[in-house]
Amino acid sequence: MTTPALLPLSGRRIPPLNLGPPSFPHHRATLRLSEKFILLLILSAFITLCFGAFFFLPDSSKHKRFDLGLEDVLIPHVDAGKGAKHSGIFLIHGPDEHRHREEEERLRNKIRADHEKALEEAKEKLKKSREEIRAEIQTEKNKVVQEMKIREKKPLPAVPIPNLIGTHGGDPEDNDLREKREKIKEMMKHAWDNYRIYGWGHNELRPIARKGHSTNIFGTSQMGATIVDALDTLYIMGLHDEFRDGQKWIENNLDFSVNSEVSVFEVNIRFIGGLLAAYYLSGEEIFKIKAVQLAEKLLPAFNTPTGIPWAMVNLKSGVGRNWGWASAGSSILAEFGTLHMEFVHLSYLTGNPIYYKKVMHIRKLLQKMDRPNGLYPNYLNPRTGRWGQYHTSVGGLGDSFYEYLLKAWLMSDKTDHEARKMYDDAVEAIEKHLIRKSRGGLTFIGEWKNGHLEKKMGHLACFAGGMFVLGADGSRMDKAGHYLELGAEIARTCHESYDRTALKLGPESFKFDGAVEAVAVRQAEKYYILRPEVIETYWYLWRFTHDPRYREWGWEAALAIEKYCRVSGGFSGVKDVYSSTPTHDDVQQSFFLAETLKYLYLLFSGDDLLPLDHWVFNTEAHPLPVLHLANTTLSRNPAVR
Ligand code: DMJ
Repeated sequence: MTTPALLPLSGRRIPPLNLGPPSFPHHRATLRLSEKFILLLILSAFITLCFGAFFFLPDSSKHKRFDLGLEDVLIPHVDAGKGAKHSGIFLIHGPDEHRHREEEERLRNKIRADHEKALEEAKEKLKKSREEIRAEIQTEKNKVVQEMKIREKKPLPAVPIPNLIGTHGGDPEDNDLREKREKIKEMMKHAWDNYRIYGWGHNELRPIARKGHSTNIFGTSQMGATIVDALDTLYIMGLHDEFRDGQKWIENNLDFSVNSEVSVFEVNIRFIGGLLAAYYLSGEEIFKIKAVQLAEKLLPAFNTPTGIPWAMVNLKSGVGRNWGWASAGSSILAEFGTLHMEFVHLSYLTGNPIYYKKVMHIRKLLQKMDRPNGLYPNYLNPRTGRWGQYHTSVGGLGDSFYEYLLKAWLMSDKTDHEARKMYDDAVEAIEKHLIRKSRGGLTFIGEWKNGHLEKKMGHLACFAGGMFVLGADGSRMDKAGHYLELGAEIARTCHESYDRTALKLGPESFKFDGAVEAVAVRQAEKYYILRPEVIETYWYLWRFTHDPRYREWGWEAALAIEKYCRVSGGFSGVKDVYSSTPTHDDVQQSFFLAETLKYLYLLFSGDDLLPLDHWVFNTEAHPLPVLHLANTTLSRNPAVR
């Protein structure tokens, strides 16, 4: 799905809401208030004790103390001469009376001692300097924060964990492949190390300016998007020190109680997907706990008249809204339609059905709606439940909705037939109305806009080659061969879009108009921002066909990235793939580490690493296990080291 921040924004942006103070009072005014508050507390405790001494000391003439154990009881005295019993009240006589006098004396002494102690403490406090008192308050605060952290780390209840197969391995069968795979690992190290040095904790890196970078999809807070997105890639590459470093940052710094407005979709696919994958791979509870904490913060986004979530939500206030540029306040198909995988896993891991219910509600609502030509428009108004503009795309704004229908079926161990049917119906309509062959014989996926087909295909739509191949098995009327063929044709077209440039890297979108085929025409469409979709498709094609051309094409792309995107401070996108002297955009996108490098690494690995009958990759390339419900174990994750 197109990162909304990269789309031209039509409509005025509303500035982020600022609804309330930060959660921990660190500022000076609050410290002064706290000091006064503590002094007041001490004084009032002291005064209360004095009052207690004067007015509430047990008077032997009125009360007798019966016992000084845990269940201390003050017994109203009844005149001994007047009878032995009064309903519910015990009388005390003879030797007992002496014992009780002693007890009474002991109690008086205790109160006196407490009184003295409180007085001494109050005097001591008053002797202390401002700084000392401030330090004491800070220590108290740290204690509370520590306690909260310990509470946060408490494990969630144990649930059956799917048997995890292929979390390690994939050693290449020959030297050439081994070298290629090592090269990709080295590129990952370069991207990570530079982020570690110059951008640590920021969402992304500016590799040329050598500083942190962020966009509005992550809100205004430093949420370490690159760390979370990169974790599982580090893990499968065996970069364990780096993985632990990332884990530590997450444990100590990743905080979702921030007054920041984030994209529900982006945070779901990158953060929740990334954390869940890291949890399944490593078995470290902290990732699951953080994923659940974040998911809770996203839930208010679903509070709309229809239950179709807002595009953005403020993590602190829970207030949601939509992008200003999206057709009359609409939510976007690829955003609200790309939550299913992560939300099903959240319900599975927590035992809380709420996440599952939210995404199933979306599905049910979509099923009931009319679809022009059987196509799903990209925009849906969350207030009225009506479609916005009739635009349909398998690229930006639509893409991962189709992907998640197929993957919902795969992830359910092929039991979610409803999802499979929706996928099959959608693909039939897409083939009929959007897929065409160019004069030069290239198969492309166009976009449906205002009643006509625009013969333009986005880099994002190139992912569909992999999707068609992944969906071949189990397709209606056994059209597996057809979908393998279709996937291969899309891969060829996307490869052409790379091959017809000066840098051998693909443009953001390309046209099929007259003599122009698979080439960008407008300057604004000539950029390459380290996107993964073409390499993703090569990898799926490789896994299903083992045709060596996909490894060759993947290697071509890796070399081009190394040659034109690598700078000393990391990797950067380029502004024009048709110019042989590239201008860098100075952004190292988090998906470069999450997806592009992961797919390349897998392309040069054996199929036993993350086998596709056990793992389903979310749209950000985070692998989640198939929920083979008959094949689970209650023991802890076997991958735990
Ligand atoms: C990624 O964040 C995801 O793949 C998303 O679904 C679409 N686009 C970017 C990468 O191009």
